[in-house]
Amino acid sequence: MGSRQVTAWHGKNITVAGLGVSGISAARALAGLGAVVTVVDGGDSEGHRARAAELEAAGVRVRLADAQTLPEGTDLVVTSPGWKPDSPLFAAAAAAGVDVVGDVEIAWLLRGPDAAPWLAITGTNGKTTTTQMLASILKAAGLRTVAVGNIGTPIIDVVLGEEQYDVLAVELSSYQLHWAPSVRPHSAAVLNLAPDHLDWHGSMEAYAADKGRIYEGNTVACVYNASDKATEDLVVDADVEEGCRAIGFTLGAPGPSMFGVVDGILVDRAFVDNRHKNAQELAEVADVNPPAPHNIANALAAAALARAFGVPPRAVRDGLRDFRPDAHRVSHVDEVGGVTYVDDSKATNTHAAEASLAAFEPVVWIAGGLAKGATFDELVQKAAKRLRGVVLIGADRALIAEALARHAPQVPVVDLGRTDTGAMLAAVREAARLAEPGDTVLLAPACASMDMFTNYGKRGDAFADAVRELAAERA
Ligand code: UMA
Repeated sequence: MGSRQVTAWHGKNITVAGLGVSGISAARALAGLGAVVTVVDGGDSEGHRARAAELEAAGVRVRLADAQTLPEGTDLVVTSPGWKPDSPLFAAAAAAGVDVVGDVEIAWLLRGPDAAPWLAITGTNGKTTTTQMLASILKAAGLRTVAVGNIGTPIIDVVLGEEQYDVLAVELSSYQLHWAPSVRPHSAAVLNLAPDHLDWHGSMEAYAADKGRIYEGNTVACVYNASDKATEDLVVDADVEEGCRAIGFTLGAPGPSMFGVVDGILVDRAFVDNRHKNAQELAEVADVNPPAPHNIANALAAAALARAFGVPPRAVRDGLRDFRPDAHRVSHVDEVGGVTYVDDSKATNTHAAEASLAAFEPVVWIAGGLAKGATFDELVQKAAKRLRGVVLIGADRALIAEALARHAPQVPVVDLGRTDTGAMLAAVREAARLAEPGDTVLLAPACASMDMFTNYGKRGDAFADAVRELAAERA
């Protein structure tokens, strides 16, 4: 544990909110440092009870089926990211004068003096892919690194783990940033900013402000999207270390202090000698996998962060070539009867769905799920001309149906009226009926999955299974 402030935690009464991935990690770590830890969770499922039993065996108290009352004597609340700021537990904490922070804040506070710096990434879309690309580039440069944070590996586990790292590639969600006031990344990127999670944050302004926190205290580079002014505004508002530079990325030719694309080559005009005259070639567009526009933007952002950390150009190219995208991100499933089936279950908001709908024409769109406070008018307006038909599933499908009625009344819409897991097969069958040879059937729900599935991965798997079943029926 080195010279970490172990004593600061010993005997402290800490309430951890949430018995999920981050809550379990925080509870174990803090109990290991001698804190008296109580985990509270509103759930009481079989899974919750099994996880509770494991933690109890490690000396942690667990209280299920009550997410509201603050355990007596609490000195600090450590929350999981999913808990909304207006949760009654936090009102109780405020009334008792008790601070609330997130697991990412704890990870930051637990770093030792020689801890690996953080290269941090947020944005409405593309952050997981960009974080993975960044880790791949850093590895290609021979650096010891790992992708952590919202991507699924709790950052406390890595900060306290045995393994030594030179640098961390950290994906941070707006939720995590909200609860992490002390975090000061070496460099950070906000990839884009579009309405999402408004039910959690309360407003677009609050959402943007939480995203913008990622730039606070950056020492080398604040990376922004030159075609998304909102991200640049966040850099302007940030309080950074002296000498820290604003670095833009663009799909066009870059100006000085920017990354961009010239004649099919990704170039750096920021970390080069005499940036007013020179540009450094990094990689070819064809090295980006897949070379779709939004993904080239992701690659440029990852390259900018890596170059800010001093990575040589060749490692950028090698790292991008080595990178393999995840499943459920615009992934080709199969072709059945001349119709292509594409899984973009990861499109959990309108911005992501817009990007994937723009890539196909004509398209039969399978959409719906939990809207998280979003509206669909703009998305439907933009996609209307490409739509052969739409199949709707999930809890908030009426919101999409209404937007379609307003802006695309000519497009046939099948509202399955279902929220059960089995609805995916019916959706794929209906989509197949609407599609003509040469069309694409695209699962890009523009909504979260939890009304019907455990997560977006399971939703994508259900889609792929349904397509296989359709292929078998047609064989
Ligand atoms: N719970 C309550 N009351 C509440 C909210 C939740 O009791 O008001 C309980 C639930 O019963 C559950 C637990 O809290 O037992 C879940 O906590 P959580 O929702 O914060 O989820 P974790 O399992 O801790 O996972 C979190 C991130 N989840 C969210 O931000 C919603 C994971 O990101 C992340 O990978 C993980 O920490 C490790 O850092 C997922 C995500 O969907 C992938 N992120 C959003 C996104 O990418 O859009 C932000």
